[in-house]
Amino acid sequence: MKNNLKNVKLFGLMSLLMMMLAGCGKPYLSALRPAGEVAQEQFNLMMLAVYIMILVIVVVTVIFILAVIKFRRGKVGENFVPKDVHGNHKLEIVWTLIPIILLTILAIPTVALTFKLADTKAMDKVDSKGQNKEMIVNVTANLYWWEFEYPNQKIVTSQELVVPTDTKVYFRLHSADVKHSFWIPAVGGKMDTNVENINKFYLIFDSKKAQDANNVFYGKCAELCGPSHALMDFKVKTMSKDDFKTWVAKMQDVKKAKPALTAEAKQGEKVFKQSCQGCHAVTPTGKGAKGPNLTTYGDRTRVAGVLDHNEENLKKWIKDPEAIKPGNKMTGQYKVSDSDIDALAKYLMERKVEE
Ligand code: HEC
Ligand SMILES: [Cu+2]
Repeated sequence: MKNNLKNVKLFGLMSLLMMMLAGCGKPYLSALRPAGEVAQEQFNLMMLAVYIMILVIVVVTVIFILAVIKFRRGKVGENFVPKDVHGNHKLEIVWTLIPIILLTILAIPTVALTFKLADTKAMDKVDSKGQNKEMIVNVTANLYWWEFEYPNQKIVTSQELVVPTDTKVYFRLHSADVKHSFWIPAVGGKMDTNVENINKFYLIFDSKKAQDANNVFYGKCAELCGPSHALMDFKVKTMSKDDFKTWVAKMQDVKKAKPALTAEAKQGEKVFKQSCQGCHAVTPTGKGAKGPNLTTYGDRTRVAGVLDHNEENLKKWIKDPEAIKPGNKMTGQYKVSDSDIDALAKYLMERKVEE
């Protein structure tokens, strides 16, 4: 009786979990709602494995039920001794072959896709002028933020990756400190970012699926890297190829930091140059700085990757980053007054290239 109750509870828990997980299918985040060719192929592979498992469960369950019914004591009597099949060659061959066949069905597409997705030869090819035709992004993972460099366009962004849709986007993945992992669940991945080597792969962002996701996909660090690992989020802004070209042109146009507009922002600019510029660039060429590039700060959808993007949260962040992301590398590196923080927020919110 007690056991029964336990089973009922377990069943209830599992059903609840299933319903909750079914609710996780957000188009901007869920690996179960693939939003590009790579994610789709990975998803198909997963479903193939699931179908094979379901087939095995169904066949075994049916055989089990048949055996229970056919050989129940009430039918065959007390003294029934089943036939001894120990060492039966035919049976042994059958139940060795079946799993081999099933695993082969699973292995062939798995190996084929692994090689297909690892094919990044195109990103190393250059034309006679030394120009590369592919869309390439160099990703550097840092405790707890992301830098995205576009080597062909010669621009840099941080925390928000901007990509054209329906294009093969090749990634070179690297880490500046410890092992992280680059993952955009709805679009594919994940792949480790290491300190000692560069990993490469590509992703494709489907334009229709991107619309379902309001043109922002969620990205994550998928390798436990420290106290703020769970907060090491980034966003992916998708746009059409033409819009992407326009965005690149606007970024390339920012040769010098755009001047501050209001009086308060001008004060912010002054403080920024003194206390912040050592780590943060406000032109799109500052790569490998100690902190995120802030050229497009006003266009962001988040503050430090996690908070809603507004002035209040930005001030909170500058005042006490430790309270928001424990262990981050900005904490305690400067001293600014509350009025300076207000001015800094005004200045940073003006850093924009999009309208
Ligand atoms: C020692 C280097 C350093 C200094 C000095 C510094 N920061 Fe930072 N800053 C960082 C790092 C590192 C991060 C990334 C933190 C994280 O997300 O883990 C960061 C993040 C930020 C972010 C969030 C960026 C984003 O893309 O969302 C803002 C805004 C910011 N800093 C503003 C400032 C301001 C304003 C100052 C000056 C008062 C300042 N920082 C001084 C290193 C620094
Ligand atoms: Cu990480």
